[in-house]
Amino acid sequence: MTQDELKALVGQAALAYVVPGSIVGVGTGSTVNCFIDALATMKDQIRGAVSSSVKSTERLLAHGIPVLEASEVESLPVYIDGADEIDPQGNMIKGGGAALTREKIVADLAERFICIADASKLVDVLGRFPLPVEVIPMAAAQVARRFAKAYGGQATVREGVLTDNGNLILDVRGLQIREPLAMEAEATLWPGVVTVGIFARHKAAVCLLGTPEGVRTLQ
Ligand code: ABF
Repeated sequence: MTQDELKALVGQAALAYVVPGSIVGVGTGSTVNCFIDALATMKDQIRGAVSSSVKSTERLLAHGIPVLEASEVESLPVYIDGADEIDPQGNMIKGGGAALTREKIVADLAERFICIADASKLVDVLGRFPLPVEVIPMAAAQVARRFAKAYGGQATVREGVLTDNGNLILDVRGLQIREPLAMEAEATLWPGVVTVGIFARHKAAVCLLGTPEGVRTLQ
């Protein structure tokens, strides 16, 4: 099966976690796009969605799925989102799509975070994928220096990208993230950091991994 077929497989499988009559938290990325397209087949059974990016909002609206603001809900039964890397404990690197801040906000509203990914995203140790960090532009150089000093990481500004919130993305290379919760907690405190693309404090409750043998569920 191709990677796109694996993404479609898990996008469809995630429908099983959608609670009828509820508002669904929706992430960002190509795997989530497969989920959105699958969700459209049951749009009459949900009240709408809370989206983590302009791109996902546009796709949801194109399918006729109502999109609510995060501020309009107190909680969500589930949040469905992809990841760039997932370790065996369910910690993730996210933010390849530059939507990590709103993803973390919507994930925080959800009772259960369901991660959907093709099996290539599963790694033993996080860090081969450059860690995305959303930063206030004026702090970019200083945050890059802090990653070099604290973790030996090499941070570069992602060229030509402004997030939906008007900030920059640093991509930090050369990390081996063996303590994801500690790094997320520490780097999040650095002045000018908006969001670190480590999801360890709120990791996925369930990971649906697309494999040629079918969907593998990690819990
Ligand atoms: C999103 O899913 C981002 O956090 C992450 O970068 C992306 C993965 O994209 P894809 O599904 O296209 O591989 O949540």
